[in-house]
Amino acid sequence: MTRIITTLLAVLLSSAIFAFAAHHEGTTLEITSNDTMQFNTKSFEVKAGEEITLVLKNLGKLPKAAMGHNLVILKPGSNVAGFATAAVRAVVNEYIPTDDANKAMIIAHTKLLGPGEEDAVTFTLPDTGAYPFVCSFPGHFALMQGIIYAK
Ligand SMILES: [Cu+2]
Repeated sequence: MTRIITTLLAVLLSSAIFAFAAHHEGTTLEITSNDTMQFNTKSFEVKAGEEITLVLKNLGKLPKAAMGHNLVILKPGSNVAGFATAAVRAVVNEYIPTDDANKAMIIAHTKLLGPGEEDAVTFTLPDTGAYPFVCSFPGHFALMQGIIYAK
């Protein structure tokens, strides 16, 4: 009898775990940034339409005001240099532009991170294509940019 109950519990437990896993379907990615103005990746692939959780970890030690980092994902075909230029003026909004044209390019973004900080952002890339990502801290986008390929 005890054995049957144990088996039943095991079956119930494994289906509960399965249900949990199914509910949290999607991909989690981790990207790091550092004091030499670099992300640890220039490009990666995801599935279009899949829920992505991206964790940005700032491994740097320099203060946020001097070497803050964020990660902003833009729509395919966005004017990355234009966006980064507008971002410089958005000091009070942690370098995320607030005007309609630039705001419309943003798919998702993390917070601006100081040393040792991290932030997670969840988003879906709706269509296949090449989605640029940048750090919008002034002067960083030239080195800190890359492409997410949604397949
Ligand atoms: Cu940066």
